[in-house]
This record gives sequence, structure tokens and C-alpha cells, in this order.
Amino acid sequence: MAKKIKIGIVCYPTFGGSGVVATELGKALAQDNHEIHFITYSQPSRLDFLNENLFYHEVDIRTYPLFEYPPYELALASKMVSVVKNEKLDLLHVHYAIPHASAAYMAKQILKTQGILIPVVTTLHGTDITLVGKDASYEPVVTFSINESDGVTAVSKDLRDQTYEFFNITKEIEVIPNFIDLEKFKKQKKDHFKKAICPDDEALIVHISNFRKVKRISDVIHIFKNIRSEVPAKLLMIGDGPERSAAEAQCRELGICDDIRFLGKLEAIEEVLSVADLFLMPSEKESFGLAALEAMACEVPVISSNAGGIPELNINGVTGFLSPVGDVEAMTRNALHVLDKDNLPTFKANALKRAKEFDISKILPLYENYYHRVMEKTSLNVSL
Ligand code: GMT
Repeated sequence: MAKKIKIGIVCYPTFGGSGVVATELGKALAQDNHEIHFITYSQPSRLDFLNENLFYHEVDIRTYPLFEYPPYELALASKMVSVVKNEKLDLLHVHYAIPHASAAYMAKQILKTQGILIPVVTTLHGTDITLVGKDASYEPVVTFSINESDGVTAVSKDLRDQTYEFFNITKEIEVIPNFIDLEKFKKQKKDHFKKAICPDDEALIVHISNFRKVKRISDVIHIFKNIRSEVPAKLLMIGDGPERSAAEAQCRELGICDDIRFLGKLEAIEEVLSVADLFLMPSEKESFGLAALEAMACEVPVISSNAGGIPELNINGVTGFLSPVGDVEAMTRNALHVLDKDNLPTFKANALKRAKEFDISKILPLYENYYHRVMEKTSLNVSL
């Protein structure tokens, strides 16, 4: 079968949501016979298998005694130029604006001088807009490189609206939400694991994040402490990041360490989610909430804040509950309501039903159609 589109995907290859979305998108596109070239500074964590349509090009970030900060953006732009030329790519899709959109702009301009026109699609993921990008130290470059992209997508309506609100954007932004592979993320039978963590059939609460300030880790611990004083419960904290040691200290101060386990960065989170009863996401900012979607796909209801794009995923009173950021008391009340044996099965079923709306099979065609539209528009502009 003829290859469809040859796409270069640029992302952070780490455990963050944008890297996960980019990698899973690339994998799904490759399965649909597109040729996918990942251009990243190390092997993306979920790109750990062989597929004839998947390629990996490592960005070689050379340092030199003069550089206090090695110029990642330049190394990336140079790599993009060489991959686009040598692999004859049709399109570049960069995830997370900083600095991927501006590096792509530079690559595009260099290629233009060599007679090669490459359309660039930028996907905005969240903190590249709502936190880092808004900062005066990056804002002009972010605005410019979004406007210079040939296509721009955002992972929620809220993120699109915030982008229009905070930046002077002249481009139309397409909303394409996060997605889930329901073949991978599904409730599995892991009774032995549940028994080991919750020997007395305690409720199992889970939080997964990169433990940054925006995740309000301290709220997670407080909500859990309140739940635990009403019903027997255990908490699993998955992931790692700057707030982890403060959270561990908080658990010690509150004297609840015996009921909380910090598991660090786990690969097979679907196994843990398979035995969970409730997922906590009290974030201050959250453009979509991919971790909540992963939980819902494993039939886990979500107690969350109403920040950013979370209300576009978690339906209040149906798949869980939404409360204002920081309202730990309301989140506790709602968590106890969901955990009630009479309510839990309905919330679990609703969570799965909602997650199915974000199945990769529904979202992949949105990206494919968008690529075609952008490529058509670019070639039209050239012939005019
Ligand atoms: O959650 C993070 O801070 C990681 C961040 C990223 O870009 O790696 O995640 C963002 O992108 C995800 C995928 O699109 C979204 O599901 C997350 O909601 C978003 N995080 C924030 O907006 C804080």
C-alpha cells in the first residue's frame, strides 16, 4: 500500500502529557500507513517497539565551553532541516510551542532558501500558553511562531480561547482534543494487586502527575486525609517532580504515611488504574487533563477542579465532580459521595462511557483531515 503522508513529529520525549500525546499520535498514524519521523533529543518513552513506518532521529545537542546553556533550538532546527530534506517529508507537526514552533519556523525559512516548502502544524498543549508562554521573556516569540505556523491546533476549547485572550493571534486555531487508546487503557483483572495494597478492602484513590506546582499536590494529600477520616482508604501517588519531597513531608506531618505510597514514574499506569476507585485532579491549570481521561478509560471516576479544559472532559455529577480550584472541602464531600457503594458502580460506568468519546479511532481522522487541509492550503498559496 502506498505511504500516505510523511510527517516529522517534534516533541518533548519525556513523561509529560504533550510527549505522550505526540508519541501515541505518531504510533497511530504509523499504523494507518503514514510514515512518521520522530525528531527528539532522546527516544520517546512510549516508542519502545518496532514498526516499519516509524523512524527516530536524535537531536544532537553539542555543548561548548562558551555555552552556559547549549542552544537546543538551533540543534533542533538544523536536525529538522536535514530530516525534511533527506527523508522528503510532507509536513512537520510540532508539539508544545516553546521552543518547537520557533525552531520549526527557522527550519522552514532555511528550507525555503533551498527551494523546499514544508508546512508546519503547531499543537498547543497547555503550559506553553497558560504559564510559560505568557511570560514576557517568551511571549513575542510564541505569538510570532504561532502566527507563522501553517496550522495551529489546541487540545481544548478553553486553551484555544485562552490563546486568543493572551496573545495577539491572527491564525485560526483548530480544537482537536486529547485521545485514548481503549485497547491499552482498559480495566484489567488485577485482584492480587488490589489485595496487596488494600488488604481490608479499603477504597483506592490515585493521583498521577508530574508533581509541579500547578497540580496542587498539597490539595491531593488534604482531600485524602479528609476521605480517610470518614472511610478506610489508601492513596497511590504516581509520577515525580519538584513537589514530591514536600508532599512526602506533608504526609509525615499529618501522620498518614502508612496509607500513602509514592510509586514514582510508572510505565504501566493502566495496571494501577485497573484497581482504583477514584482519581484526584485538583489542578490550578489543566488544558485538558489527559491523566484523568486515562483513569476514566479504566472505569475510574474523577474528582477534579474546574480549571481550564477539565469541564470539557469530566462531567459534573456524571463521571465525577468539578469544584473551584482549592475547594478541598467540596472535593472531599464529592469524593465521599462517589465512593458510596450505592453510587460508585454508576460513576464507574459513566466514566468509561465518556472516555469512549475520546477513542483514538475518533480523533485520528481529525488530525489526518487537518493535515490534508493545511497541505492543500500551502500548495494553493504557492501556486497563486
Ligand atoms: O501536565 C503537564 O504539566 C504536562 C503538560 C505537557 O505539555 O507535557 O501537559 C499538558 O498537555 C497535556 C496533553 O495535551 C494535557 O492533557 C494537560 O492538561 C496539559 N497540562 C496542563 O495544562 C497543566
